[in-house]
Amino acid sequence: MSETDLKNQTTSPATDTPANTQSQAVAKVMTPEEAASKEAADRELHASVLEFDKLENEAIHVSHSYTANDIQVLEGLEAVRMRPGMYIGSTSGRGLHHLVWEIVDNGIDESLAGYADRIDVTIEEGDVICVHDNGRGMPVGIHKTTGISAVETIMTVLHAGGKFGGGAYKVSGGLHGVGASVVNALSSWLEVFVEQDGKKYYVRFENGGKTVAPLKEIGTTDRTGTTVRFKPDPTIFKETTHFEFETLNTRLRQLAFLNKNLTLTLSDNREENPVCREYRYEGGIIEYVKFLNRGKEVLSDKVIYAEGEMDGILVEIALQYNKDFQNQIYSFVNNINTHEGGYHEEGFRSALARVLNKYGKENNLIKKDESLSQEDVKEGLAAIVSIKHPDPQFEGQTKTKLGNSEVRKVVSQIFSKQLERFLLENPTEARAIVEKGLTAGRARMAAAKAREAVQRKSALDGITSLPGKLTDCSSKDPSECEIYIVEGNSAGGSAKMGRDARTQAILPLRGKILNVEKARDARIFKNAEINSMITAFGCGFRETTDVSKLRYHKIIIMTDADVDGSHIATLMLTFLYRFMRPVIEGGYVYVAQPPLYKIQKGKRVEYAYKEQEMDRLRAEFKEGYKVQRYKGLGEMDAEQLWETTMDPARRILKRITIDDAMEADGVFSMLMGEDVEPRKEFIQDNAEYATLDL
Ligand code: 28G
Repeated sequence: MSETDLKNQTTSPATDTPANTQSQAVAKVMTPEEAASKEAADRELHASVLEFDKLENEAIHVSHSYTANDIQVLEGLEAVRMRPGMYIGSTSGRGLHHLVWEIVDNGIDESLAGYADRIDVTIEEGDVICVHDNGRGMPVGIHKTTGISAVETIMTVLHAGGKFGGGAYKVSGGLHGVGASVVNALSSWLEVFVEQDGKKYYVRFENGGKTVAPLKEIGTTDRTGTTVRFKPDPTIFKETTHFEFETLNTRLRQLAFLNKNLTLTLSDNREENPVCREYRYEGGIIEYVKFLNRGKEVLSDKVIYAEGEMDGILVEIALQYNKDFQNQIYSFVNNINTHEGGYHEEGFRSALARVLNKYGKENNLIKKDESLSQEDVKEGLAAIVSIKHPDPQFEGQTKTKLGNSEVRKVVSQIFSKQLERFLLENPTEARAIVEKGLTAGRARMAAAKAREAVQRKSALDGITSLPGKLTDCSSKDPSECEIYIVEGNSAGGSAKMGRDARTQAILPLRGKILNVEKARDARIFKNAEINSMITAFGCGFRETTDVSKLRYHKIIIMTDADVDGSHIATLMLTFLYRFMRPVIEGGYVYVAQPPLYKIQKGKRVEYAYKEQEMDRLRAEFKEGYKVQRYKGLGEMDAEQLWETTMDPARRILKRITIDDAMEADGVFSMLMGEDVEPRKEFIQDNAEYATLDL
């Protein structure tokens, strides 16, 4: 693992520049080389501008008047400010982080083009983001008719980034690809530094993309690259402008796994002691698979790896079996996680079963009348399928399903050939894999019976056999009903007394729920807690999940605000992720956020949900106040629990996304795995934060 902690190390964005430099265009004598490169840059820019004209929704028309053009550019960015959600999904925390990904994706494109091998992300004080890449630097040529530099065009023209064309595998043109100009439009200010041909250039925008300092030369340099610094506009991101270290960290690590030999760093300079992580994986997705299996017992240390290119499509696959029963198969197209699968996954799954069957039969491991199903060969499988496609079509509800049908054959051919070869060269591993598949098949037959019983019960009996521990609500309209899944019996009692009986149901669970990762189906379906949840929710599970039958449109996980509590929440999410994924995808799952402190002075009572809030309240109350730290939900009486955590008007709920659940699933495997070391490390790392940031 090349994850290192570089404490106190800072990256070096070019911050040595006065922010309000004068508005002045670049005017200088050029060498013949410079002239030639400028001409090339101009040609390129001109071609791009012509391309803009062809686009629908055009924000810019190449006009002969600078001001007219300028106004239209601003109108384009104004449209983004009017409807931010249309461009970045939402203005919640998620949308906020999206800004970072827009910029980072451009750096990734420069690396995929073969010109950059590192990207540094820094969270600066005041939640300012700084992203640097060591690529060629955005072009700085000034366009003849518009009089605007290419950098400014990229930063101010809608869609300029994504639709430039040229580069083959673009992340930025993919799922979210709305371009850097959208980030500019949604920022209080944004600066770009370009280092190119020995010179350093600078441009600054304010107030949603208005140029305050047109591109100018500000010095010399011996490196090349692009640096973008920006501050998200708090009038747009009303909910939060706080960047979550873990959110950025997880995705940057994932990007490092997916792009071998690309160095990605994340520095957090907001606190007194800066934190810095650096990721670079020589083995790429091979190391990703090892990471997924860390803490687990593996069938063999060898990771099976296949790679190839066909019809302009790059394919990379890595897999390794562990001795657990669940699978972890993740697929990516141009670095975008295709949650809903698609033809690349299909190609992989069918080839895996076909090749293992063929090998098994040829070597008399599988009898004539037997065969391994796709399900059988998935048990305990950790796999990454990563492809790079020049023109991906994203389909499905969340636009994360690959719709290019030609990809199935490409993946299947490349993978089959190399898997066959691996099996021939590694007979011990080959036998172990085939035998694991056979065992899985037999276990599945046995499980089918236990499972049918559960299914029959939940389908036939319906509401009449709701679990005994459930205190249901009186309303039968799912859209207004909520179910609180509560840890521990004492908290369950308070929740029952404190709730709004019309719309809020309470299901208390006994301690930790079954670890679905470690149990075969037969045991899972006999588990009382899991049965309770399945019957209470009413929506079925696995292939038969039907969200239209869900009895509550809010499933709220309520646990203590400590490590154990977040662990239980994590277990719950893992169960939902594995058994009722559409319920998470539909946005029906939430985690309640109980307060950490109660602070009281005379009659005034306040609750703090975060350490920062507590600091603020301490300062506000000055002296003569009483503080109570809540260690568990059980310490609150019914009224307090209602006021702080259950009252729809006052509570804080975190809606769980499929990314959160996936992340929980990963953390979970690590926490529950055989290997104690990573578990200890994790708990220590997180102890001071008291909660796993779900
Ligand atoms: C720091 C954070 C984000 C970037 C480049 C480099 C070039 C570029 C970017 O060109 C127009 C698109 C591809 C031709 C391209 C430099 C060619 C020659 C570039 C970034 C026209 C944009 N020299 N680095 N854009 N190109 N880094 N990092 O944004 O087809 S954006």
